[in-house]
Amino acid sequence: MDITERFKALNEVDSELGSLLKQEEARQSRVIRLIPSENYIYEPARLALGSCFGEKYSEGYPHKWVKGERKHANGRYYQGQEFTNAVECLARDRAVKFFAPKGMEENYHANVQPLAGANANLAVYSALLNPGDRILGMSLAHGGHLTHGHKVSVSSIFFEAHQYTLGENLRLDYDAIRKQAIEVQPKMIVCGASAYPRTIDFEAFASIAKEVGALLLADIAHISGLCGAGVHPNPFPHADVVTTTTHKVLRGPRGGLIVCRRELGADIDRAVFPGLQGGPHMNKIASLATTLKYALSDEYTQYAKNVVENASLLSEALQQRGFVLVTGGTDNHLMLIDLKEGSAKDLDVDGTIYAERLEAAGIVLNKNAVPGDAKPWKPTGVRLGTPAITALGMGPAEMDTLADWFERVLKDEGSVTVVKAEVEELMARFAIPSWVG
Ligand code: DSN
Repeated sequence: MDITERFKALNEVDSELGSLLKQEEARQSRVIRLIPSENYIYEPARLALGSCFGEKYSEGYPHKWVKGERKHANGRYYQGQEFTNAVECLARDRAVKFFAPKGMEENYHANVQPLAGANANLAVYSALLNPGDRILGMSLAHGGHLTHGHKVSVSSIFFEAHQYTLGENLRLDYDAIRKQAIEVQPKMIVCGASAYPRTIDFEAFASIAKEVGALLLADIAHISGLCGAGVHPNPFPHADVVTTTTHKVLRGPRGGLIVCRRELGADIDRAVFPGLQGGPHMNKIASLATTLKYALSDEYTQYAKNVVENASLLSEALQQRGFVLVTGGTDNHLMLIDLKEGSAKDLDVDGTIYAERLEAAGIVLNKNAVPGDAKPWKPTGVRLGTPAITALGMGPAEMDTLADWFERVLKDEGSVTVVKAEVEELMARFAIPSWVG
């Protein structure tokens, strides 16, 4: 039975869910996806997600740790693991190959079981820190992530979290971070971001971490695909541990991944299971394995280059139309429009209003705080990125059209209906794969 036939069978037994699936697929096919953390999953990875591996319980690992060394002995608690073991090893080996510096793969270990990026970070903290230890991470308001020590996250409830902010030019200020690290003496420094459009200097972070005797965690959830493909500097060999989600630029299933120096592997594994999680989602791990095979291909490297090229073109086209971007542009896949400045300055359109108006026109992104926002719940910026539109095959011409739509929707609310029709026309040329027929 092909996928469309399977959907019909589902729809026959549950037309309520069937209808929601159809409507969501139709919505996705009509709108332009610019949320920089979303993507179209690599098709074979989507197939693996719906496979029989989803029904297998596999607590444990395909190996045992004996005196810090991984031994090929059964480390599972349930029987029937011949093929799940092979799948997990495949995913792990490919993850190390994608992220480790060439020729140094033996020095690294991967754990492919975290259910999400936040869980991966928590696993790293619980593996390598004691409750109450100090961490130093990037402030959420300046582009960091909740799990880097934000006050509502367990990362600041279980640990003593200190936060660094951007410098005056809204870029990472390594001298200021160094001074703060010397003052705070953290046990771990966390670098990486959810809303930072510029290159991260992992070597500079590692030198600060070394000076204060801290471990360095690089959470590269947003840019991991770019790092592995060589389009952004790689955190290894500088970081001790790298975490990422697997569904952003990487184009895999939703989930988390940890890669670390080999000697930290036993502690990381124990923290993930049994420390924080039960049975891994083997369908997600199978899906990740095939995503990583794709990520290691020349085709993916070209995709990653195109993502950055499109982001750069889009940022130029927006600035030509008077938009002000945080830091004046981008080095990676995302950008932040500051609506307090430039052509948006006197229009009384904040991040929420603009994101909603763009959505009405079929352009989907997210409102976002920009550095300096006094009220984080009323952000004055929007965040957008090119991973998904690049996966559909869009290029320079579409970046220009997009910037044009951004300008029209900003300046003239009445243009929304016309732009929506134009967006639908464009999306009809870049059809998303249909599963509902
Ligand atoms: N929600 C993710 C993002 O959009 O960046 C971060 O967790």
